[in-house]
Amino acid sequence: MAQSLPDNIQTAVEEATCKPISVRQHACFSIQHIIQQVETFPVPLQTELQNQLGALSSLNSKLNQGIFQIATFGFVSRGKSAVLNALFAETIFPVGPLNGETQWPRSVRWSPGGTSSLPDLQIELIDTPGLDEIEGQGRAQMAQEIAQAADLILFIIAGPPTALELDALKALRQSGRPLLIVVNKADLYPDLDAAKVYDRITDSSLQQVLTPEDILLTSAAPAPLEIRVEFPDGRTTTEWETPPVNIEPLRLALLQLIQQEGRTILTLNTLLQAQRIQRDIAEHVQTYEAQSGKACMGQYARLKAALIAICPLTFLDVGIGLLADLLLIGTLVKLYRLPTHRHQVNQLWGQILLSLTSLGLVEIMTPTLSAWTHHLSLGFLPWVSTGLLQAGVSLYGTQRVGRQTQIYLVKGYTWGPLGASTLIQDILKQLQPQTVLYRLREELSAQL
Ligand SMILES: Nc1nc2c(ncn2[C@@H]2O[C@H](COP(=O)(O)OP(=O)(O)OP(=O)(O)O)[C@@H](O)[C@H]2O)c(=O)[nH]1
Ligand SMILES: [Mg+2]
Repeated sequence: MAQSLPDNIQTAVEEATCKPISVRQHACFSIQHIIQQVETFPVPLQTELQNQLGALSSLNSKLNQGIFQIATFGFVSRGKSAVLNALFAETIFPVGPLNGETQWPRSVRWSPGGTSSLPDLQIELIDTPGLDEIEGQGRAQMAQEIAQAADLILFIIAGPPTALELDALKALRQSGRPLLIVVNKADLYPDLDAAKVYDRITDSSLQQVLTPEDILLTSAAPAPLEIRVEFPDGRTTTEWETPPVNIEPLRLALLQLIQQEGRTILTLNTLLQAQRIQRDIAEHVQTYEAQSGKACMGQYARLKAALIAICPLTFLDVGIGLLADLLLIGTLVKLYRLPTHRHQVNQLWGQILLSLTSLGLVEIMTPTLSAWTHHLSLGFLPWVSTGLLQAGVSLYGTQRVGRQTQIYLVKGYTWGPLGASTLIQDILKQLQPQTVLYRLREELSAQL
């Protein structure tokens, strides 16, 4: 994996462990680093961030223990619970003909093919309530949230997808979560196959991230069939026969996907969640320090304006301007306690340059302005007016630099050397073609 850790930390860790550190360990360091940073914040701010700290700790232990979560997702009565039961080969989740059989999400550990198949991962299957659970809007919302946090989604339909299901799939695609479409109740649609279901997915953005191999037909709890039995003596009778459960293609597809990409999917998903929390933390910091930040910018702006207004030398004015802007940036960095980084630093330098250029222009124009106002015989006014103009331009420039510094610190918080965005970008750069994640890279990059 790319050198995402600063070289000194990476070398120290590698020497300590005698082996190169993995992407997953990088991600763990990243999460621990965010927690440690929050612990340096003032106590009232830390108290405000308790939920975020709890969520980060859970992510850290999920990643450490290698817990890979697979959630079912879909409308009521498609057989979500039945598919999970079939994977377990026993009845673990309640199944029933009435809509809304599953009311609460529930997760259970699953071993897809012997314990040796995935030594460093523990698989959790999560059953969720239906998305269109009429009496439980809250439950449907809950299903959405679980699916968003899961590492892999099984989107379960029964037979060909409906228009509503295709809409839900489209919305899900934007989350960048890997997903498999499970066409359950295949026993009721003997002529259906993966290619036919794929042809129904006409949306081009969906076709980009899905292939017919991502569509798996299952019969998790096939309905009994009435069979006509004929005896040699001519008598006929009818019997009910239950066709065999068909779940093997799904089990094998899951095993293969997790073996090939499970660790990367888990790491990437954890980092995406850490990134969201990190952004949330940055917003809290901004709100918490809003007053002090404003006061600090005002003080520097006024000081700079006063010095420039009374200083007669052009080059000294520009020097004062640069010094004041840099001091302001340093003070805001200390105030926000957020790390500095290279991401979008050019925008900040651009703003400083703009502030100095406008000041320089006013300085160059000053003799012309003075002469012009002198012609008008305005006494002291030329000196006062050019001084005021210089002060006004410098005041505005400093406010802009201060604002840009706030944006740079808050928006770029996830881009520090151990920031979640930095690590996500590293992983995305190294994705191999032919992988599920490679097909999702556009959606994933959009979240950076
Ligand atoms: N014919 C047929 N019926 C199935 C199959 N799988 C599930 N069913 C039936 O479909 C109904 C709903 O199954 P569930 O597993 O409870 O569906 P669910 O999606 O979990 O439903 P909710 O929890 O209500 O959202 C039950 O009556 C199952 O027996 C299948 O493969 N073939
Ligand atoms: Mg259910």
